[in-house]
Amino acid sequence: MRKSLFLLSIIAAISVVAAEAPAVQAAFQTPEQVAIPDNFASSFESTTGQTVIPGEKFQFQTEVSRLMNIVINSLYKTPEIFLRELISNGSDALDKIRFQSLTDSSAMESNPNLNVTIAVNKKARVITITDTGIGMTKEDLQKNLGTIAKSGTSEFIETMSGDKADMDLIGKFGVGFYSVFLVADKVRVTSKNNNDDQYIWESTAVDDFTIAKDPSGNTLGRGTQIAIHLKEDQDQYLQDARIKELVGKYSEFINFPIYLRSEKTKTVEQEVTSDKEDDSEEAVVEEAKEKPETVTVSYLDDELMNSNKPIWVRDPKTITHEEYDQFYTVLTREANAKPMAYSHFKAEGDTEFKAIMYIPEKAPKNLFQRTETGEKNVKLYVKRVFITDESTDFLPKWLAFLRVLVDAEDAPLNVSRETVQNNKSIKSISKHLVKKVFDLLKTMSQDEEKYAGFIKEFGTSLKLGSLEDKSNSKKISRLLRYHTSESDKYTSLESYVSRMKKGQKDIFYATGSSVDEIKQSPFVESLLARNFEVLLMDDPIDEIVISELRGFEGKAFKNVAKASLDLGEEEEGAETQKELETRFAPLLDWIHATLINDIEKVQVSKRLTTSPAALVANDFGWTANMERIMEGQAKQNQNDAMHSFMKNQKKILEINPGHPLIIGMLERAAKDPKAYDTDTHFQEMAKVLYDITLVRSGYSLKESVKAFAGRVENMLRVNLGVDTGAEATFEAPQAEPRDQAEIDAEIEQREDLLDADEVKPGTMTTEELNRMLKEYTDSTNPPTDANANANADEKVEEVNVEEIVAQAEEELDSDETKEPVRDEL
Ligand SMILES: *[C@@H]1O[C@H](CO)[C@@H](O)[C@H](O)[C@H]1NC(C)=O
Ligand SMILES: *[C@@H]1O[C@H](CO)[C@@H](O)[C@H](O)[C@H]1NC(C)=O
Ligand SMILES: *[C@@H]1O[C@H](CO)[C@@H](O)[C@H](O)[C@H]1NC(C)=O
Ligand SMILES: CC(=O)N[C@H]1CO[C@H](CO)[C@@H](O)[C@@H]1O
Repeated sequence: MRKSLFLLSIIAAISVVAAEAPAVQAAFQTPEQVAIPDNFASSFESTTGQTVIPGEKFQFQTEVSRLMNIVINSLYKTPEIFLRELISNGSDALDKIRFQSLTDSSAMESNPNLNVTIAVNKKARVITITDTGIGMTKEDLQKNLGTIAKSGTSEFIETMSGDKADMDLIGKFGVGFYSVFLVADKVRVTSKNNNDDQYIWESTAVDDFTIAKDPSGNTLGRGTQIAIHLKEDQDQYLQDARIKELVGKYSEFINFPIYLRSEKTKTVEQEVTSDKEDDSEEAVVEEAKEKPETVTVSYLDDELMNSNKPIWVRDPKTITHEEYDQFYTVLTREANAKPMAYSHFKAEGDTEFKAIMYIPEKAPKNLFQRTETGEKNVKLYVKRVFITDESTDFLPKWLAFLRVLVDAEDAPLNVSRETVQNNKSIKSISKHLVKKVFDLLKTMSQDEEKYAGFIKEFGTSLKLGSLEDKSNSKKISRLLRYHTSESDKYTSLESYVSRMKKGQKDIFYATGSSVDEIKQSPFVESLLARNFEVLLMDDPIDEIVISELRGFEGKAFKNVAKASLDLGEEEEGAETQKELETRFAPLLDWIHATLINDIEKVQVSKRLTTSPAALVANDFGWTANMERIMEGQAKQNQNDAMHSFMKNQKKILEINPGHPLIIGMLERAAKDPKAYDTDTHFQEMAKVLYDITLVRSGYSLKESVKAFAGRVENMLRVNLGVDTGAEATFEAPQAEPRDQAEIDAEIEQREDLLDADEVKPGTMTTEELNRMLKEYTDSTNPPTDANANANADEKVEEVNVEEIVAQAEEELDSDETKEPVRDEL
């Protein structure tokens, strides 16, 4: 009785809706298939664990099962995101059919509506989300809802295993659908694609799913309906208000209308059909007419929940920061992501387009690998229709970090590398975007404090840009910021130049792997002592960028670790270089003769302060930093002749004429200028000096560390007056094998320790003890053959069990032979 009443009201509802929108009839022909899915709900109620429609069974791909586990275990605190993910998914499907219809006008005929409709059936505890998008064929269902593309999964699962926060990326990797199992214990997906019949996919998230042809035929016209049977504790999603709240929160900027379909009632006057007809009952009717009877009818009301007017076509003045931020999360599919800055603009002229461009708050992980593989960072629309986000060549690589939406009035539907290069309108859009990036960065850079945040995240991208985009490298050089010896803040080249000292011709910079390390380099130290400012460059790419830029505003860059360093005017009255060289000639000769194989030359330096010596590269050689960078490169392409040539370039040793150690050495050399051949102690000292200078200047010890240590030890001996030839005496007691009793005792002790927390001594039975021991050994031992076979199809790692066992046995054997047990004999 109840049921038929309900059915009646639905029929009434249908007729009301149908009267308002004729399209409905095509979409939901039979009452049972109304978006409030009565048949579906009752099927869930009437059967437990069994799907009503017998279908073909499929197993989830292992990765999907794994993914579902991760999703359910890490997102259980925010189950609400399921709605966001399913709506995004629907929106994608709508984008696809709209795109298809651009080239195939018949594509839309199966259902002219483009929308997402959500309905709630409180009694059955079912939510349905219906989109009129492209729909899925049987094959699509099996593929899209049972497997995940390899790249997507591994990348997603990788990001998952680290930070929990990265769950936000679920939508980005196209695996958002599975979040439905946060709230659902059963899910039924009904889908109709233009190229196939209507199919039903059903799952309870355990291992498998079924797919069956829908016995009701084609009821959707086209699109996908996801019916979600809520878990016990998820009743909140049955409230219309909650659904509206979530759509408002997450899906406001979806570019298709999202409706909430609900059953409403209204009272209508009883229609009197046969007023003026002459009938015997006329009187009765007439009587009723005087007091018009009213009846309550229920009808379905579709309430629009989002504005769905694309934000980018709106006037920027009417859009708040919050709205831009919110749209960013929709654009990137990263729920809690925030942009650092954005720019919303319209271009007119030869090409017309509107665009919103965002700089993310944080650089994505592997930004530079992405730069290589191409990140989907530009979404192209034409006249509000989504075309593609696959056009990786829209922007130069160094701008891969941007997130851009472009809506052009006219652009080809197929944007490939060729079109970006050849099509005038695309080329012009691309150029315009780059120009706008510069405008945005220039504006940002006016607030140095905030701009520092950009530099921290994307400074390296900028530098890559100066290498990739030669035509813009001047512009970029103005946007670069560097650490400086002058303050803790970044400095621009412009402001460095403005602070240059009297007579300073060049921009001084030093490179290394960290600011602290660079500051301690003897070169920097000496410039700082003279009150010069030095740019401290700790990014591996810096040295390459600087050598490409060559100069800034007519000032050359000078690496302080290279030979020709001009510190401006000489002080008056100071010893000239010439005079110094003459005074130190005996020492220079001695050192040169001793280190002839290691250095190109030795010279007296005026730039050193507290260090006795420094090693500099000649102007065309590699600095220590460069050497380290190239070393990394060379590992990838070995036998690089250029590399070994450069690496073996000898350096120049500069000695500090004011350093007591150097002065001491000079005195020794001056006594007998010819004696360097015989003074082995001096030779050792010179070599040690060279080694420590090498290290202090950031190079790696060329000779083995052992030789270096030996020399230092020798010096210690000489200092102490110990014979340098004497050898250490030692007796090495030989390790002996343990005996069995000791081993047994230890095992016993270990067991005691294992059990100590859980059981009182003596309360455990032998069986329990054996079981625990077995568990313990199972968990610590490599898998046995039996285990390995059981897991054969999982193939997590290639482990050659036989080899391990054989090896273990061999070891055991060799142990045995050592043991003095000779039973057989
Ligand atoms: C949304 O699409 C459905 C399916 O075609 C249709 O029945 C419904 O009327 C549409 N909603 C609106 C408000 O147009
Ligand atoms: C570039 O794209 C526009 C828009 O679709 C098209 O009209 C034009 O023919 C294309 N030009 C070239 C050279 O491909
Ligand atoms: C798009 O371009 C690619 C390469 O230029 C071509 O292979 C493909 O067939 C094109 N697709 C369409 C729909 O024109
Ligand atoms: C049309 C569409 O975008 N469908 C996607 C919905 O979600 C699943 C799984 O997340 C994808 O595989 C589909 O491609």
